[in-house]
Amino acid sequence: MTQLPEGFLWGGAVAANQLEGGWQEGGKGVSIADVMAAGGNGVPREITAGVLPGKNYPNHSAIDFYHRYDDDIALFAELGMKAFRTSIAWSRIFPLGDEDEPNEAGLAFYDRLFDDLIAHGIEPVITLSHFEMPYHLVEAYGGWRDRRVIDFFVRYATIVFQRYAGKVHHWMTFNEINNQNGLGEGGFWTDSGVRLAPGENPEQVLYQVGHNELVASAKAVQIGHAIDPTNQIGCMVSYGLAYAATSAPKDAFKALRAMQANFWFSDVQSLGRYPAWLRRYQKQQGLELDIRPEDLVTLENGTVDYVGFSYYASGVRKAAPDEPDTFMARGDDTNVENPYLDKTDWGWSIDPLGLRYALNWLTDRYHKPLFIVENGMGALDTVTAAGEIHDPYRIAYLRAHIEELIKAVTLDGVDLIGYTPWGIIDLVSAGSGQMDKRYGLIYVDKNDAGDGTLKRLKKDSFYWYQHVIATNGAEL
Ligand code: P53
Repeated sequence: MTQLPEGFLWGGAVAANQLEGGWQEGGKGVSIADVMAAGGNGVPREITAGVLPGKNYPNHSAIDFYHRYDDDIALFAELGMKAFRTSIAWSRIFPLGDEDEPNEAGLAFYDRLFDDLIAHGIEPVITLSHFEMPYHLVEAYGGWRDRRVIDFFVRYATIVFQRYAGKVHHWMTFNEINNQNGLGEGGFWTDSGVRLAPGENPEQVLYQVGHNELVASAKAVQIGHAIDPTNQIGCMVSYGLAYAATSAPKDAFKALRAMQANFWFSDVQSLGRYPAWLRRYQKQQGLELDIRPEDLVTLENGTVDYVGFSYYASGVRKAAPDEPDTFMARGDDTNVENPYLDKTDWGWSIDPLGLRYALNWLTDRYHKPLFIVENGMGALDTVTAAGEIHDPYRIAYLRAHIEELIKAVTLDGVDLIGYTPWGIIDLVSAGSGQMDKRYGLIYVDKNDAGDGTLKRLKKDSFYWYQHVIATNGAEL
């Protein structure tokens, strides 16, 4: 086989909170993305205690997809997209999160959206929780710290599985569930609605929150299968590739530990059990975790059908001279420069072969179909006087990564469902809250200050990707 299979899901990816806007439309409640102010390149976003006057919250209006989805979907269809990965904003369905009954206007919005996609021959690929949850669940329950949130999530998942049965076939539970390994404020917040209190042990919180989410994910998988046995329900993990800085065994072991630490969430979701090293580590650290025997059964019975992952860049690990025997390596504190790789303007390494590495590695580890649900580069774009956007850097990045994914399928035998590059249309950056950090093949006229007409323009990369899809990857 020298070509990708027919039916390969070429597409594009976004997340509800980063493009919809309409943060109070249709009865939507405040989500944790609505209390994140804009940051900048290298400037972290401020998380405020509720929505405060005088702050710039870019997700509130985003690119107004809530009102413009019909025109945008026409563009996606023109591009030839077979799949559109987005998420459901939990707070449109349950504005507070702990209600008994869902919000019909929110459910109806996604009916219209999914019907429109399907009418254009585009399959919706849906994440249940992409960096958002109702803000009320943070205030009243402390986010995913509290086991009751498992039940609220399960109620939400059940409602949407029922409502969109037959319309949606590919689902994911939590976006980049392993992102919170960073132990940083931002990572905790976006994944779990948790900010550490002063003096709180981050590992205690991480492993409890992670466990609660994993139980919720496994329950959702079981319910999704019961409602529609044809549902394909995946996990979604950020592929944190760690190379060893040198051939010193210590560096190799450090890199191995970094990989183990990055993939324990998807280990549980794909294999149905915790890795041995982690339970041992948790005990050694004396953490008191509420992990019940029945939870372990749930995890075993709720394994995913496929592994969805994001891939942007690779990292490098170097052991410290006094590295502890645990070699624990969550977060990027030990990341060192890779002299062999170029970087984007935001300092992310560009490593296409790393994508083939990821596809092989995940196949060997999980023996499941894979789905590349995010890939791309954030860059500054300029619009010419003629209204054109020449983005050869983006084309080069995507071409090089597609070349490697094709090799992984045709030479290495990887079972790959599809490829949905991130931010197919310019949207609000999750990390910085910026608009000018652009991933899109479709330009949106709006800048970091929030100014612009919101007009959509096709970049050069749009026409290039259109041809890639039309030839099923034969011509890059
Ligand atoms: P932005 C950090 C590292 C890798 C991926 O990121 C990440 C993040 C979070 O910032 O997030 C994923 O917008 C995420 C998307 C996000 C995209 O990557 O910071 O799933 O929501 O927008 C790109 O450049």
